[in-house]
Amino acid sequence: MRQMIVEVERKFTCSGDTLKTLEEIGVCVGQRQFLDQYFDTPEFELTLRDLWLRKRKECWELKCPAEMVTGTEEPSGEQSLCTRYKEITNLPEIYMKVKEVIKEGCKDGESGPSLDDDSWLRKLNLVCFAEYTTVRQSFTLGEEGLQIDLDQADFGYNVGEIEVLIPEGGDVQSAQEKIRNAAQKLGLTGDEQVEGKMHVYLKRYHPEHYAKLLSAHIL
Ligand code: V4E
Repeated sequence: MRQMIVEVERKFTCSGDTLKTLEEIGVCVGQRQFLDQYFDTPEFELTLRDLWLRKRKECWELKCPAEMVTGTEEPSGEQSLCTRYKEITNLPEIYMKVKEVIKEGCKDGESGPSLDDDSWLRKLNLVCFAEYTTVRQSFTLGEEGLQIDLDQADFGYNVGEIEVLIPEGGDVQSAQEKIRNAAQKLGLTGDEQVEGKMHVYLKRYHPEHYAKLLSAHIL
């Protein structure tokens, strides 16, 4: 299996002051716009396991929680601020993982369905449950491997993210240290949990499912 990437990230609310600091000390490395479409079974079997299957700009991605290795737990409070998700981007691997989890779509024989088009979604009973467009402005702070994204979602929600990508099994603590330093430079003193775009989207458009995810401690 190919090397997996783990995304360590902390979300933040971008106030006018934070934006001013970011424009002063950061370098804008681009602005782009993309449509995200998230898929699950009608019973939400993936997201209730904290698995997030999405299509962005014709590329598929499955975000899965990165396993905790004993002894790498953060000091208290830190854990809730930084999230860690493994990103699978190879479509045959995504298909195998999703199929294994929902244990369906097994009638396609040894080789599995063609993945050249999106018909495999129907075989696994997957439907789109969330769709939104994001305008993203990205910055760096000169810290290697660290990126800051300011996202504006089309349903009226803005959120910032400080993120570091590391190889699976890589140094999570040093990634968190980089994120802590960047947060400090931006003057982010608050340690409150900031809601992501999906969090707000589900609360607004799928309140029943949102409630289930909250009780399952996924959100
Ligand atoms: C992993 C996850 C979800 C999927 C969306 O992930 P996110 O990183 O928020 O989206 P986005 O658009 O910024 O993707 P990127 O371009 O960075 O790859 S929806 C919910 N989760 C889990 C989750 C969580 N439990 N808590 C927090 C703070 N974030 C995400």
